[in-house]
Amino acid sequence: MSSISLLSPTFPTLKNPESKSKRKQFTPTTIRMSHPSQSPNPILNPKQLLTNITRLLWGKSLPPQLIISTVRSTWTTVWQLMMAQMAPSDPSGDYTRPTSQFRANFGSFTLSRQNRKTLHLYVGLPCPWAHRTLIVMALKGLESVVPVSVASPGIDGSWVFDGIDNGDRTGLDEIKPSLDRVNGCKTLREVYKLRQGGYDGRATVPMLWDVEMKEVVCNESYDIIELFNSGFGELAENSGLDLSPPSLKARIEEWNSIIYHSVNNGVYKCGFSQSQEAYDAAVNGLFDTLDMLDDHLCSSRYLCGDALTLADVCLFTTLIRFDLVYNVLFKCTKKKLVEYPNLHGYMRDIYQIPKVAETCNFGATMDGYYKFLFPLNPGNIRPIMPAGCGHEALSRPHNRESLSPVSKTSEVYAL
Ligand SMILES: N[C@@H](CCC(=O)N[C@@H](CS)C(=O)NCC(=O)O)C(=O)O
Repeated sequence: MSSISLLSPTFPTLKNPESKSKRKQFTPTTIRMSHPSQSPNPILNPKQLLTNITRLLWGKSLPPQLIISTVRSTWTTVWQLMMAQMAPSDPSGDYTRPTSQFRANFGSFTLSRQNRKTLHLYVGLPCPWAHRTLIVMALKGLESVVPVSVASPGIDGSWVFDGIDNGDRTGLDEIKPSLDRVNGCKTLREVYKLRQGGYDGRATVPMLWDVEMKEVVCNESYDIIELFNSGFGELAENSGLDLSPPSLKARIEEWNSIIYHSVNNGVYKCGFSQSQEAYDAAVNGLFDTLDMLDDHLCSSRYLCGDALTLADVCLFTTLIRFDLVYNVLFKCTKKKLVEYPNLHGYMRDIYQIPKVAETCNFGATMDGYYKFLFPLNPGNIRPIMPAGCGHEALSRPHNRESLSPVSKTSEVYAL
């Protein structure tokens, strides 16, 4: 079968008694346009080469049953090998997230004036854990105190610096990938290795770096957001905002432990589970929790009442990726987030807090998941953006102001 006849039934093939003038239109350019990945030269074109070799050895194309069974067993073996390394699971097939290597207990910690000025934050835009740090940084007004470098996912799943450096962000632009603005490294792994004693572990984002000491301060998102919330005193432009006030700490922790296991990490458990039982448990836990949250948020503006807290930030970064990525790629398919009226309104409420929208880059997030970070999608096709996910939909009125006695959003969170 020639590659031309694969194009479309409406294309005339050599067997098709179309006029000669029409046949003339099939120049190599026409073929290339329809098959961008295929070179017309069968020697240079790997797909064509493979087809030719199988024809030579077999006399015709391989029978579909043989192709399917070979690909299935090869793919399953490679998948299991990859998952064992990338997404370790317990004996029941349940995904177990590796712990962060650089922890810091910043709960009641205040940085010295000197230390506060030598910090640099490394993030990646698809990552929900890194997104937490960008939101708290924006709400507290720490952009000029802690500069940020934004890594992109590389083809091998590691973080690389291949963006354009536009200097500091201003205005309403969404955040974009940058270069490494402090160490000039090409990859995040190189940055980690600059620390005394080097580094062999996972080079994850978010990562807070001490520029002067050339040391990783912390690579655990919750520690970093606690530090951003309370460690900078008057250096934060919005120093009056407390996203973890002592009176709410216990409730915040309660919500965090529910949300972390069932939602933040729950979506990964669905996507990475390696047995039907593990997937069933994860997906049921996830949707039971989303149902419960939707009920709770019917009468409560935020998780802990009238004030936005760190728990809301943690929930938001998973919700904003839900229909965009997890629903499809991680098989979180029972419902779409847009079907939860309160959860979707709550997500829009937070999205519309000044400066939060600029921390969301939907294109980079979709590319990251569908094309780079996790090879769950070998075709690398990025699906069309689902309804309810883009800037326009998220800017729709949420009508949640009436749930809190004083409308806090614009006065407290705006700088
Ligand atoms: N527990 C960590 C998780 C961070 C994490 O898993 N980051 C992922 C991106 S979403 C990463 O950088 N992975 C790279 C790798 O594992 O090599 C946190 O909350 O900061």
